Amino acid sequence: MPALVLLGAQWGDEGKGKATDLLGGSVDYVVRYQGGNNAGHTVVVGDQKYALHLLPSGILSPGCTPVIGNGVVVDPAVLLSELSGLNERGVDTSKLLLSGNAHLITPYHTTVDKVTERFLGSRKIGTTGRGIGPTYADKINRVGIRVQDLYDESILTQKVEAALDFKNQILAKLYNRRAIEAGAIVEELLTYAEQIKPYVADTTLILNNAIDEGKVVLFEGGQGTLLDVDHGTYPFVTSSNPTAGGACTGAGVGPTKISRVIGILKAYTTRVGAGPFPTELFDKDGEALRTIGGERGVTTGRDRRCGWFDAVIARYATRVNGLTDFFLTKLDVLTGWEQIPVCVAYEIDGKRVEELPYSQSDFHHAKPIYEMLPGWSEDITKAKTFADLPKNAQAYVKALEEMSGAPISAIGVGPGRTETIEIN
Ligand code: 2SA
Ligand code: GDP
Ligand code: MG
Repeated sequence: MPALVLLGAQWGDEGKGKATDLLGGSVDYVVRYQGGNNAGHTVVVGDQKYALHLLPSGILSPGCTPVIGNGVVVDPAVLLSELSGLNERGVDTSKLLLSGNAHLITPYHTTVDKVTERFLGSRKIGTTGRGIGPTYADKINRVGIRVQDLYDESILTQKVEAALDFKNQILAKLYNRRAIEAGAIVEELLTYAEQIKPYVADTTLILNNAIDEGKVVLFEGGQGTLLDVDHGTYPFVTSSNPTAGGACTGAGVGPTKISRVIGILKAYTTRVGAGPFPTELFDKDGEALRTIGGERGVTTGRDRRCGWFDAVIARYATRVNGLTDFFLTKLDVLTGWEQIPVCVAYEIDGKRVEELPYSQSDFHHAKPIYEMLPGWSEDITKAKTFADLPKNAQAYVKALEEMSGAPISAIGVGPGRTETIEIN
């Protein structure tokens, strides 16, 4: 198993942090390949809870080398504060590797993110405000600043000036904001340069060599399949590719090297930010899922929107990611419902539709068609094997597996490392 990808099969927050940490003990490298500190990955080890935003969850596994790949956007101030926060808690972060090709989030990216959202008003995306979209936009517009630019002051200055030239005109003309000064930005960026330098590396070369030597490399996705800029609910998406192909471009590793793609799948559905969500609940069941599941944004603290499991989405995730298997998480949250509705298909303009429609207008109109599955009331948080689960919980898992198109190889029954059932 030289290289594997672990990614969100829904709209993020499926429990990728816990799953990565679970595998961390048996992998040599854990690599973030897209996104930035918009992510919030929770890992619970014993009585300690960690919320990781930019750093790969593998940083908590002593034998594992954490890597921030070229596809990630890096806010250097956040990177340094996340590292020092972990150091204060006794976590060794010295092995971190950071791609010199990763793009930097600067204060003007965060400003543009927040200002744009404000001006979009009711049409806003509901971003995390961390400057993610504007940084990727600059990358594609070829006016981005990369980690390696920190080590050539003259180049850095030219690039910051080029990036700000157009932005300042827009900020002044459209938003009536004062111009951002290039000199001040360069000065700030240079204060990070030396502190970050020990981590900067040719991560593509290191990862390919590692795979060739038979080392195990795990690519940890941020956000989720339906937030993918190409395959998600555009425009209500993030600005990167959390889907499996993103691991190749975001780390510089070819698809022939990847032999397993795990989709992390919540036993119900959540979404944070704006955009369509067919199974969303606005009643006491939605409130119960939010409360019992602790569904609150790890980065922004926003309440997550909650709804029933959507098998159409799970099937879509299997398809666009080529999933080999699923980890089903948070099954314990569903304990106590007499019956659990599961969306098996949509009704769109009076027709039954089994696959996710490519048309966003159709998706906005999709009404869930539910099948009712019998619930269970027994506490399942101590279950260690599949056989320990009540019969109805077993049947729920089996039904989801059947509908979703890939086998379920692990089941989460609580947030802790040990609260997991592995299925061989
Ligand atoms: P952005 O900031 O440009 O990436 O926002 C664009 C959309 O992507 C969503 N998004 C997320 N959705 C779920 N979880 C994320 N991480 C945090 C968490 C979110 C938080 O773990 O809870 O704390 O709010 C995440 N990051 C981005 C975002 O909500 C927009 O819909
Ligand atoms: P990520 O972004 O995919 O890593 O997920 P988040 O950390 O944003 O949200 C998942 C939340 O669910 C975290 O609070 C986890 O500690 C918690 N969690 C993960 N797996 C389970 C599980 O199986 N059961 C329960 N009850 N909580 C879980
Ligand atoms: Mg999260």
